[in-house]
Amino acid sequence: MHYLYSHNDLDGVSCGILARLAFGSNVEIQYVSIQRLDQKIQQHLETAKTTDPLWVTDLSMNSENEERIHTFIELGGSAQLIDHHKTALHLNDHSWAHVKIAHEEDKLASATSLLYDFLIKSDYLQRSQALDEFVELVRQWDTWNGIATKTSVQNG
Ligand SMILES: [Mn+2]
Repeated sequence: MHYLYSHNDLDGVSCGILARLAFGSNVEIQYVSIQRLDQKIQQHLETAKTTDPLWVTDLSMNSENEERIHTFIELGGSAQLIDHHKTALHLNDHSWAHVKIAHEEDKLASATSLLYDFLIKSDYLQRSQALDEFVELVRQWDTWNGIATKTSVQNG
């Protein structure tokens, strides 16, 4: 079983929709606020099985949970964090983190657009025109129409 913890806003919920399409009933999804995430991840990792991949989208995490994920992976588990917030960029030091503020061509990224690309590249999901459009609309909403301003990067 895959476990996904995602932000409880439109961008985060859309990550859940993509995960549901990719993994079907083989994923448990929880939408959480920024304030609750660290507690949720900690609780999850206390009892997590290494055969159950962990996904975190549209949210960052504290250093204790970075450490816990590190240990989980050392024990044979797998984890993937996908985020687009500037405040999470330092997590790119880890092989399990994929944090990107923008796609190419000055196009700001959302967690949904990053996850979409990631799932397609990993052969978990097939690209379709309907999904292209859905993901692009979420990206525009979450990044204030993709206009690169300081505010949109911080709030997205
Ligand atoms: Mn977002």
